[in-house]
Amino acid sequence: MDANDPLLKGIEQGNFNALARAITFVENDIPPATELLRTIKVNSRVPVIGITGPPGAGKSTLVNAITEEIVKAGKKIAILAVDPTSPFNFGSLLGDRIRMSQQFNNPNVYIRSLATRGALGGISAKTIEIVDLIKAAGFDMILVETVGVGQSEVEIAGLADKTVVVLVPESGDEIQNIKSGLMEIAQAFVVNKADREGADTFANNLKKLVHQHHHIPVFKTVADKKEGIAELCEWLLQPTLIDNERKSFLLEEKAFKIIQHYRMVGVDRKKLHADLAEALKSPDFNIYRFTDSWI
Ligand SMILES: Nc1nc2c(ncn2[C@@H]2O[C@H](COP(=O)(O)OP(=O)(O)OP(=O)(O)O)[C@@H](O)[C@H]2O)c(=O)[nH]1
Ligand SMILES: [Mg+2]
Repeated sequence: MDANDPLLKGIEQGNFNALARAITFVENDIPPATELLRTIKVNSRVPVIGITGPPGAGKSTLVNAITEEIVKAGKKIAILAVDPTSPFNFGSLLGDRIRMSQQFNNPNVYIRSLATRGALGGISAKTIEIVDLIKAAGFDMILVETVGVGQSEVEIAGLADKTVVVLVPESGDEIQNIKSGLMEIAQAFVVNKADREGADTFANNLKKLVHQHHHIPVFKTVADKKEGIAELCEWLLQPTLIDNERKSFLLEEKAFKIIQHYRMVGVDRKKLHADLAEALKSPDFNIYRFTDSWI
């Protein structure tokens, strides 16, 4: 791709329309997508913050509050709301839009929802590619919101420089869960809805738990009242010290996803369905022989 390509230039100049078009190309596998990704200058210094946690924990409200705070400091921010649970998320999309509406017309805020999911559920290769496009478009910070269900929490950790796990006082029952998986992926915990009963007890228990092994900060916020946000943002803006081990883990995760994505190209579910229906007519159908021609 020519370095003077208007779309490329537009992205590099931080033009939201150009960025939106490029993202749509990537989202739908439209030809300039791969060429674009091979040519853009991805700024690896733009911090990517993953915001994950159970449904309804207040992630979008928190993202909104963080955005307001960061924009106040004169910075440019991009928000990617990823719903890995369903390819049809118009409902939540709309909900997110309404909650984010305060930021919608801000020229320093770019918002995009993605309904893409990976082959195995969770974060898709496309999400990785789209984050890289955004990283080429002159932002100071990228926030990626994803609902924490199953694998997606672990996967966001492979995408983000800092992963923030949002919990609520009622998450007390999930403390075992936190012990088993979340500890490895979280760079910080947020106890949101700290206006609710049991918030202090829960936050203290969580602190005790995480401080046994790690130095992971625990923040308390009331996102819809913008409480505790300044402190959280101060931490978010601190440069991430990513050690080499984590850096190679992140790259390996990304490379794996991208390879997986391209290896699956041509595996069309509709064709699979039709071929299978045809193959099943044979009395000696064998799924291993059948899939041979697909592998
Ligand atoms: N009491 C209280 N309610 C809050 C707080 N933060 C968010 N909420 C409310 O919690 C509800 C869910 O908030 P969202 O921001 O949509 O939560 P979410 O985690 O993005 O939800 P999903 O994206 O659907 O998983 C909304 O009604 C918010 O107004 C808080 O700090 N305290
Ligand atoms: Mg949300």
